[in-house]
This record gives sequence, structure tokens and C-alpha cells, in this order.
Amino acid sequence: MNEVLVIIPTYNEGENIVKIIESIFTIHQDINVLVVDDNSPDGTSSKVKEVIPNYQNKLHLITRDSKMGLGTAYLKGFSWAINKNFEYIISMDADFSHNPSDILRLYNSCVDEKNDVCIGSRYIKGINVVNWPLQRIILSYFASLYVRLITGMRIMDPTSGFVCYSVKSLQNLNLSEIKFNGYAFQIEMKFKLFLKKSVLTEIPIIFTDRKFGKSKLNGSIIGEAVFGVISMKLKSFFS
Ligand SMILES: Nc1nc2c(ncn2[C@@H]2O[C@H](COP(=O)(O)OP(=O)(O)OP(=O)(O)O)[C@@H](O)[C@H]2O)c(=O)[nH]1
Ligand SMILES: [Mg+2]
Repeated sequence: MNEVLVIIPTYNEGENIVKIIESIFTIHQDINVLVVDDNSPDGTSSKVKEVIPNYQNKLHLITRDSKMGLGTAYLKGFSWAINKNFEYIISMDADFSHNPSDILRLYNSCVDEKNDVCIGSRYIKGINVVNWPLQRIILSYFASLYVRLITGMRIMDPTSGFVCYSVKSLQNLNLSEIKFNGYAFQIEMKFKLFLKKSVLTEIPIIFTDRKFGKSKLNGSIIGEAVFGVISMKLKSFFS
């Protein structure tokens, strides 16, 4: 899987980052991993730097000056991957909500079944979420329903952050036009790819709540998603 780059954005993931890196490389020795850290006060970047020599040029780090949001962290990672000629990008969280064992299933769906994008989905076979408080499940489930209704995409988990993108499909987008930065970023990516007629598919995954570190979800991230989805849909009529 030399042509695959896993991108992990991090903010204060010091308790998770080294473990998730180890766990990815234990399963896939030939994959590449890029951490995009926003100068986390807990020293996430220095923890990554310490282990870089253990992974023979397969572990990479970009440290930005300050917390600038998940969306721009991914965009930074996407352009890095495109410059380095990777063919597939896996986006995933640092907090073990996404199981590294599912990376191969996402990748195979793109390569073997010729999908442009494969989404790790919590909601295609019931509700596969472990240890989330009920209000979080309800919020996420109804957010998915809302996005489906407004956008018309038949995707059960449009806010999922565990995704395999073919770089070719990303090159069809104007990435500088991606505007949203929180969960709405995940929705916007899927919607823009859907408008470009990319083939998006979903496979079931089990999502597990983080054991270490803190959630970065807040009211403004939810607000951005609620209004962002409507504004994206309206703009799509004019473009
Ligand atoms: N570089 C960077 N990474 C971020 C930022 N905000 C969140 N992240 C990382 O993005 C990944 C997903 O974060 P979120 O989707 O906000 O969710 P979370 O913080 O994991 O929250 P829970 O899943 O509720 O625990 C995690 O690895 C975070 O550390 C940010 O501003 N900059
Ligand atoms: Mg998380």
C-alpha cells in the first residue's frame, strides 16, 4: 500500500497519537501516515517527532502555528499528498474512534470495486456506535437524516470522518473552494464530490467513543453544519 497516505489531524491527542501510529503500522508496514498537528499545547507534535525515526520515512508531520480547524488541516494534508503523488488518501481521527483494521476494507472498496470514495459508515446496518452518550447518537443520527433530506445524497453517514478518497476524484474538485472547517467539512467534501458525479459508497464500521483526550465538538461546529448544509444546497442551484 505504498500509494496510500493516511492523514490524521490532531489537536491535543498526546495520549492517543503514538498508539494509533503504532497500531496502523503494525497492520500495514508499507503505508504512509501524515499527522497534521496544530501546535497542540499538550506536545502532540513532539511525541510524533520522537517516533519518526522508527518508521523509515513513512511517518510524516506537519505542524501548523495554531489551532485552525479540522477542515484546513485536511486540505493541507490533501495538497501535500497530491504533490507527493499518492493515489489514495484515508482520513481518520487520532482517538481510536476509527479502527485501523478497517483501513484495508475502505481501500479495497476503492481499488477492487472501482469506487472513487468509500465512507466508513456507522448507520448502514443499524447504529454501530460504541460508548457514545445517547444525546450524541441522536445528534449524529438526525444530522445524517437532515443532510440526506436537504442535499439529496443517498449517504447514510455523511458526517463520517473515516473515508478513503481516490486522489483522482479530489483532483476534480477545486479544493480552494472548500469552505467549512468542522463536521460540515466532512459533509461538504461528500457533497462536492457527489455534484461532480464521483462514485461514493459506504461500508459498515463500528465507531467507538474516545477513551483518552477531549472531544472538540462545540456549538459553533454544530451551527456551521446546520446552516452550512442549506447554504451549500442553495449555492449548488447556481453553479
Ligand atoms: N489539526 C487539527 N486537528 C483537529 C482540530 N480539531 C479537531 N482535530 C482532530 O480531528 C480529529 C477529529 O476531531 P473531531 O471530529 O472534532 O472530534 P473529536 O475531537 O474526536 O471529538 P469526539 O469524537 O467527540 O471525541 C481528531 O483527531 C482531533 O484531534 C483542529 O482544529 N486542528
Ligand atoms: Mg473523535
